[in-house]
Amino acid sequence: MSIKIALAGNPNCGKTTLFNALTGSNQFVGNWPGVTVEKKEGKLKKNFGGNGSEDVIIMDLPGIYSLSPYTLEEVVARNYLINERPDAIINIVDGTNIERNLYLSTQLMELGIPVVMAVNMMDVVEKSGDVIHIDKLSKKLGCEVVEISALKGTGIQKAAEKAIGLAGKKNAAPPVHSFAPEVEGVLDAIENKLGSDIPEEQKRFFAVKLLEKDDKIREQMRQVPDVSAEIAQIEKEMDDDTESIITNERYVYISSIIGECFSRNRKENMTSS
Ligand code: BGO
Repeated sequence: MSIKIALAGNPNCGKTTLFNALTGSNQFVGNWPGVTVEKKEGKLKKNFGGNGSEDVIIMDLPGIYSLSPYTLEEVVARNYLINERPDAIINIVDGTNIERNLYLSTQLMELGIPVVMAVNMMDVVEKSGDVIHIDKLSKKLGCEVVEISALKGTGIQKAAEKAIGLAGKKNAAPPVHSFAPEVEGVLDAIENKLGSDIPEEQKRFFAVKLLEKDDKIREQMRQVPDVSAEIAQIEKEMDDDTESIITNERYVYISSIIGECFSRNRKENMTSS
């Protein structure tokens, strides 16, 4: 038996640095099937956690900004997360650019896979005097949050241990974020139309993607429910395209997270302006 933990994050968030720190020389590098996107897998170093009787495999996913299928990297990462279902995800976010990084995080939380957020570059954040309120962030996101510096190696053992702990629990906590009531209404209706081939914990993710008119998701489904009435209803009610509605709602959620969980160093702002 082995535990699989996926590393997911934006390009340049420090994913490679973390992957190297966690796995050392225990790495296997290849390509994802059929595409020239690099696939990196490694075994977690023994001193970083696990009970010793099972291997902990770290899967380094391509750096991506969202789980929408716009780039090959996004398609590869998304297919892995939906089809292979790792036991847990470590979502690495660049703490110096947290607002932008949270867009992907809000989508990862909907996959029904346990997530630990590792806020990276904390050495830089601390130097700047900015403060990320980790406890509040954890509450707002509904997941464990750990401060790390992949470069200096701080916090990374804790992040790995938390991910291993969650992997044992298998089922993720349900997402804490709700869209606007009208959107939640149609998402419920779509979830109820999904067949039993979609596991319960993945239903929300598939419902959101169907609402967004995501053709690549439709192609992957054995039974595709007709959701045109739900789409028409919400587009009429909110006078916008469903993809924009979902994107805008994510940004509203992210703004509220930043407002509550991030304090910028005022002195730094005053001297630099
Ligand atoms: C260069 N702290 C700091 N200060 N830097 C970090 C940390 C951290 O915790 N983690 C990563 N970095 P990748 P992706 C670089 O390469 O792991 C740095 O894309 C440079 N290179 O060292 O590659 C890391 O895999 C010249 O920086 O990210 C790297 O996610 C000058 O963040 C960069 C300065 O990390 C991206 C930095 C020639």
